[in-house]
Amino acid sequence: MNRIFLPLLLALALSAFGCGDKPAQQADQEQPAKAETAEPIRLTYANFPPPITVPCVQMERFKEVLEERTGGRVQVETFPSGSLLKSKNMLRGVIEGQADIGCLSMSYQPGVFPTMTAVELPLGITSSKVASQVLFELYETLKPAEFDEVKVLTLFACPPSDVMSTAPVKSLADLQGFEIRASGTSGRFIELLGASPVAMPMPEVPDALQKNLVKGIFTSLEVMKDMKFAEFCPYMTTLNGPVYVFAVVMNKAKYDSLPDDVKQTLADLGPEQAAWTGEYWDQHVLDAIEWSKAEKGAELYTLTAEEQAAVAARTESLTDAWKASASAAGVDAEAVLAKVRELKAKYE
Ligand code: DTR
Repeated sequence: MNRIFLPLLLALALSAFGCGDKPAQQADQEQPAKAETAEPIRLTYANFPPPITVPCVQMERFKEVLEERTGGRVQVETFPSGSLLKSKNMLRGVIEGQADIGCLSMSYQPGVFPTMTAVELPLGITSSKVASQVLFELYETLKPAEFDEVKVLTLFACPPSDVMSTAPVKSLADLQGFEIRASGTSGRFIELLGASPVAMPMPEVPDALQKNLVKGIFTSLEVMKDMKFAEFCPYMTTLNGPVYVFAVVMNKAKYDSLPDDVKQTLADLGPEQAAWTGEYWDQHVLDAIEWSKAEKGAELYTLTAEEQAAVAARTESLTDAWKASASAAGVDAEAVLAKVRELKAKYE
């Protein structure tokens, strides 16, 4: 009798204390559940220019930091060069969930971002770092309706625009009728100086330059190296023009589905990433200028003090034009401008 009842009693006692071997079927059912909780949160991140350019360098840095700070629980797959979404459908694509995260240039879509484009006005912002910090804090303070359909993760701006050209632009006289690629506020800025702006996203510029559709480009000078413009645009002219403004946005439903600690990591990363990108970009422009001169024999011209004063005077009207269009879009333009000026004074 003992031979039959003792093992049975032992088994019953062990299972009552929960320390016996689990039935094989139950153990099998639990294993997939464990694997599920260990599965990382996967996010896609779309960007429009080539991988070597600053908007994509900041994307890779954002990915690395987010993955590291979440201990690998978040994994980001990056898509540069418009391989998932191109510049003009970036915002719509993120709203519709074709990408979880997207990097967009607000300057490419005049009128769509009536508040944030105030940072592009010629108000004397001198660097990408200042512009990026102003942009980020402006957004955080005002939370303008133009981004209501997405979650904004970070914002940044390129350094003030200068000219790169196939023929020397040594003075304002050389700019007259000069066909030059420039979009948004930068386009209107250079037009007021007598040039003929042609708008197009950055990825289309190499082709346009090679086909002689434009004779130069008005943007931050690091593309002399990154986009190899020094090869066919060896002349640079400092104009200290407008910055172009960018936003990194996330699909709202995807963001809402994230755990609270990941949301907090993103909130902390936003302003830090803006400052990091600005600082990196400013330094990268200086490096690219030196590289273009040393490696490609490029030349850098600066305007005389009188011409610089003339540039400021001739482009002043941009601020009134922005006020009119922002007000027409329902924005309190005076309040936005006052805030931009206050933030500029804080960060410059
Ligand atoms: N100036 C804007 C922004 C910009 C500057 N460098 C790059 C490189 C790649 C994409 C955009 C930009 C522009 O020219 O588009």
